[in-house]
Amino acid sequence: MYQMLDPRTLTLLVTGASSGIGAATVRRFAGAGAKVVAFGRRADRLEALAGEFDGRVHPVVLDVRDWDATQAAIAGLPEAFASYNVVFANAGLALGLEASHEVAMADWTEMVDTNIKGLLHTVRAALPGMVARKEGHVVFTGSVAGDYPYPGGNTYGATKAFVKQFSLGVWADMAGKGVRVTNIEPGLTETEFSLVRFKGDDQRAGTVYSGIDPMTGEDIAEQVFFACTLPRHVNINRIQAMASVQGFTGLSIRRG
Ligand code: NDP
Ligand code: 8X3
Repeated sequence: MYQMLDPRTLTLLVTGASSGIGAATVRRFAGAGAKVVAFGRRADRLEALAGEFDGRVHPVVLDVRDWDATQAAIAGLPEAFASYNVVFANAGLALGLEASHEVAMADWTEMVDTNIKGLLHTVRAALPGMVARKEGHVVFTGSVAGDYPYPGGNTYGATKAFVKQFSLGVWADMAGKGVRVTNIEPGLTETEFSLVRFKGDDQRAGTVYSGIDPMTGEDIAEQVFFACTLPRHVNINRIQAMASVQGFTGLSIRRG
């Protein structure tokens, strides 16, 4: 019988835990007996999530764009959560679908600050502890948008291409140090992602998922759970998954 890791031996730091993929991942692991620190900006959401799990989920309000706050949040973890051995750097967002000559510069800046700089803050603050303990796992949420371009995906896709290459770079640094590195690259997943992308326009966000069967946060959480509970001599470099209804448009030629 193949021996998976006991999830009760895992303590996770999860960013973007207040919603979607992050919240589903907190529930998947905490439901299996792991301890989880749930980071996000919306305190009410985090507290409600923690309330489902009898002390195993510790909520921490954090904006990952703030380097000092990220360092302080991880350095100040309560003892029960301080020896974390998984970091899920998941917080991120897309803003808008405008073409590159029309987009608001502030949207591009916020995506870079969150998806790239916020992710770097999380990793840089969390990694030394795991390296010192010789046991850890960094899991990123990349995206199919980091592999395949689509109109209006310009900077969002580029931030996820950064995540893809950065995950390989961190793995190059970590190999042999007891710290695994995995990039999860989901396609279409129904969360608050489109509501955020379309700035609260729930009708427009709803049309993205209407009449189809997208993936859910739970589908992605299961992939994270699989990668993290494989025995420690196995490193999953990358998982790319798409909704079964999603496909590629291919290269195009515009004439005239
Ligand atoms: P949601 O909008 O449901 O969740 C995003 C999470 O990120 C929220 O918990 C939000 O919390 C958090 N977040 C955003 N900005 C910050 C910040 N500055 N500091 C701290 N937390 C922040 O979307 P998803 O669950 O879908 O998104 C999670 C990740 O998955 C993102 O990186 C996204 O790019 C990626 N992804 C999503 C796909 C999809 O189709 N849904 C597909 C591929 C990748 P709060 O607002 O409380 O801070
Ligand atoms: C989210 C997937 O295809 O909506 O990262 O950009 S997509």
